[in-house]
Amino acid sequence: MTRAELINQIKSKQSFLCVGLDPDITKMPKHLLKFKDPIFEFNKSIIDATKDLAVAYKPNLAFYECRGLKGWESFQKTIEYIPKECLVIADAKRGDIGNTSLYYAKTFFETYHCDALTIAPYMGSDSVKPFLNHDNKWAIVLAMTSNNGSRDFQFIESNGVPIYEFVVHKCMEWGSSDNLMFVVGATRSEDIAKMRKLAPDHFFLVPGVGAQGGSLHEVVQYGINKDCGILVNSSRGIIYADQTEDFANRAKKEALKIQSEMSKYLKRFQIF
Ligand code: OMP
Repeated sequence: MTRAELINQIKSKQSFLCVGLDPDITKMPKHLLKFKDPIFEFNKSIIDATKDLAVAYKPNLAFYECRGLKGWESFQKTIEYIPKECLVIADAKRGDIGNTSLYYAKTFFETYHCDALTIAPYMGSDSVKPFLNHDNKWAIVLAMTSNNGSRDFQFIESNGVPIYEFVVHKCMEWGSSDNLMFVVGATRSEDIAKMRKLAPDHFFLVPGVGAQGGSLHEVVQYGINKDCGILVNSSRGIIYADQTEDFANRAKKEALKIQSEMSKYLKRFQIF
């Protein structure tokens, strides 16, 4: 998906919501367990309920890989079911020596046709560059993450410059705002402003609203740019809003709540 296509979708849906598809068989409604592929049935209902409100879906591979081959099948069926206009982000946090990264890129971009993949940049240039050679595909590099442990490495300073800043500067030498995004945690609200200064034009994938307590208002206040420039992810806050047979309706209500706020922000900041 191109940047222009993504922006058009944000404009037409008045939304920059990414729904995280992190299906946990222990948390899903029991009536789904009778299906051959409960994970896919669950995702299918969530996608049907939210597809007019979300511009992106982000299946996190941990929730599929843990089930072995059948988990990979659920993943494939899920991404094939996501409407074509939506950005499909494989949240796999890959990155390895160049030759191996090349094959990770093949896996997610060519075999599974995902639009984007999350990347751990710790191994440097050869681990990231292979993800930037695919037309209309995106590398989404971890810069400033939402978890407590983000302080352990990302904020260590060298000559007064934190590591996350080195990551952003370096990656921007390798990719452009057409094929590179950064992960910025919603729980870091004021730090998002620092990220926006470093990368004024790049899209940010912002997880951490909902279950992790990040504020949509603050994410928008500090992170929005002239093209919107943010994709805000919520996983558990939407998909487990309810654990009864009514789960898809409740997921829709939660997504609608977020999308309505997003629509107001897009108008207030006169983005389009
Ligand atoms: P919820 O907390 O349930 O909304 O899920 C957040 C999702 O975003 C999970 O799939 C996480 O693995 C992912 N995530 C973070 O929570 N924090 C980050 O800094 C980065 C990610 C990610 O790369 O998506």
